[in-house]
Amino acid sequence: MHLVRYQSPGGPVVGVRTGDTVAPIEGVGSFAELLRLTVDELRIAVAKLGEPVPADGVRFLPPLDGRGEVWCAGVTYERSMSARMEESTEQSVYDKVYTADRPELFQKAPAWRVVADGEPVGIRVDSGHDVPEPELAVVANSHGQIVGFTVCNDMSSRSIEGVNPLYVPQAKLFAGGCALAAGIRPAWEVANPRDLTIDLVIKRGDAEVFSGTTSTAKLVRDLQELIDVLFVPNDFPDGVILATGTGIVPELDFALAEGDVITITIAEVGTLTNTVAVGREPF
Ligand code: DO4
Ligand code: MG
Repeated sequence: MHLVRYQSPGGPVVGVRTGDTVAPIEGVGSFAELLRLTVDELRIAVAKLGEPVPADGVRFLPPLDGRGEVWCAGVTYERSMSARMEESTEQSVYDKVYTADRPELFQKAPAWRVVADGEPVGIRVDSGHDVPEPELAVVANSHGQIVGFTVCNDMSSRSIEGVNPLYVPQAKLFAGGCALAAGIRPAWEVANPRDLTIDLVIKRGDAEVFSGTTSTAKLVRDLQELIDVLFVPNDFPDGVILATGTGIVPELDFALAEGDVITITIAEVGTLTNTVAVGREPF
C-alpha cells in the first residue's frame, strides 16, 4: 500500500494506491491533514476508502502539500564523506560531521517546489558538474512520529559545493532540485528500514551511463534520532519529509547532461524517475 496524492477534476485528492487501483481516503482533504494524524489514527483512516479507480489513468502529485517541507541530512554514508573530501577544497568539514553528534541537516524545499515522479529535475545553468543523490526519505507527522518512507532525489552541484562548503545552499536549492516519488510506503509495512537496497541507474538515450547500488544498512545515523534533532527547534504542522543522505556518488569523471533519465529504486519503498533539464524552466 502507498499513501498518494493525485489530481482529480475537483483538485488534489489524498488516497491509497494498492496494486493497480487508487481509492480516496474518506474525510481527509489534504496531505497536511493526513500528517496531523498520529500513526494509530492514520492506520484507522486508511481503512475508510471511497470508490477505487484504475491507477493508470491517474496523475500522481508529490506526497506533500500546505506548509510541508523537505529537509535533507548530509554525510551520513562513508561514500558521501569520501566523495566530498575528494571534490572539496575544504576536506576536514566532511570527516568531522560524519562522526559528530550533531548531524548535518538542511532545508531542501517547501512542498510547492517539489518535483513529482515523471517531471523534469533541474541542473543549474551556472554549474558544470551535477549529480543526482538517491536517498531514503523518512516521512514524519506533525507529532514527530515516522509514518512512512519514500524516495528522494537530492539533486546537487558538485562544482559549486566543491569550491567552498559554504556554497552548499546554492549547490542544493534551485528550481527542479528536489524530486519525490509518488507514494509513501507506511512504516508499519516496512519490516526493517535499515536494510533496504537503493539502486540508481542513469540512461543517456539507450545507453546506461551510470549505475550504482547501496544499502540503508550503511547509513550511520538512526532514523528516529534524525527526526528528533529536526524537531528540537522546529515544528512541522503539516508534516516533514527528511531525506537521509546519499550512499551513491559517481566517480568525479561522471556528470549529468540534459536529457539524462535518472531512475532510483528503493526496495519495498518505491521508484522515482525524472529526466534532466537545464535552467529554471519548466519547473
Ligand atoms: O554536505 C553536503 C550535503 C551532503 C548530502 O547531501 C549527502 O550526503 O547526501
Ligand atoms: Mg544528499
